Amino acid sequence: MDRIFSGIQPSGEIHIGNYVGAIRNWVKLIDRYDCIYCVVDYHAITIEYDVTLMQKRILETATILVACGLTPDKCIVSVQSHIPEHTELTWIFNCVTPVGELERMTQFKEKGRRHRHNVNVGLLDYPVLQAADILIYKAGYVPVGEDQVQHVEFSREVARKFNARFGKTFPEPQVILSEAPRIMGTDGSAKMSKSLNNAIGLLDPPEMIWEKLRTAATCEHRQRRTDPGHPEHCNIFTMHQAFSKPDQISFVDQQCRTAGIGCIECKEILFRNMKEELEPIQARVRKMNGTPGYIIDILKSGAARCKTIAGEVMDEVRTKVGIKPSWL
Ligand code: AQP
Repeated sequence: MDRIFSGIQPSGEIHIGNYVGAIRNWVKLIDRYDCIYCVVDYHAITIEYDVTLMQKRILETATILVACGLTPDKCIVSVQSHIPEHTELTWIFNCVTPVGELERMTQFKEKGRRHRHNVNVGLLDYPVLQAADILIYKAGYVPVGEDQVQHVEFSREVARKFNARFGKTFPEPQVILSEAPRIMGTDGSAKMSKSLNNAIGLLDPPEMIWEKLRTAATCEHRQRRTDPGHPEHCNIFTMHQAFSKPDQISFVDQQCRTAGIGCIECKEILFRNMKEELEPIQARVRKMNGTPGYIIDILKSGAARCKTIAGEVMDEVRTKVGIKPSWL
């Protein structure tokens, strides 16, 4: 089977944007591909973070992945820093990567602006680590959202550069683009993000989800109940597309355009559907939290399975670049 790699940062509470844009898509792929899904903690330390919360975030993220269906009988779930070959390969890739290419990356420019006081080398080198994450397993496919396409293209470029300099070693990974809509934050103005205070957490209790939905921004053209709305400009409608059934989506689309229902009614339908989908996941998370050894065992076995693959690839790389002594 072709191999897939994708990662998620433990940079905060996992939210419905991560779920719809990444995790739910990952689950669809586990029967058709040999999948490795990774909690990418080294990526998460490129911005300011709370050290005391990091282990909790890592375990919580891994638990959510498993609770969503990424179970160890179907795929590997691992933590990036448990497999040192990721960072070892990063160094080698650093040596075939022109600095100018990294400076041109959209995410670097955007995060550089957002974290002006902390534009560290890790932030610049992020795409190289990501290329190593993928290529250390010789993964051929990377399921991502639109915002990560540039980084996967960059990984292809790294593979090409390495292969040209040291001989054919790596595949050129292809994107599997998530068809899911990009969910905006409850403020309606920025992408829903762990690090912005605008997210609906996957583990938020129902009352909190409702409170966030109730007060969330809607189509700005609809100031009064009697104003017809424009679903294509409404983040609540985008969430309907992610959580509601086709007939309900058509219903709210038509009712919003004709002012047939108000925003609160529209949000209530969404809330019921969201709750129905999230409740079983939350129940599985609670169950796993009751036996902490369970997720730790999954991560230990994930690391062992990853190390077998990564160790072999790293050995090949060391030989190709000329740093493997004959006596080792
Ligand atoms: N709002 C979103 N809508 C749809 N998809 C989203 N993703 C993230 N936010 C949305 C997808 O989730 C995957 C994993 O994301 P990540 O953890 O690697 O980092 P991110 O995209 O930077 O996510 P956040 O929540 O915005 O984290 P912070 O605040 O730490 O930067 C990605 O495939 C992404 O497309």
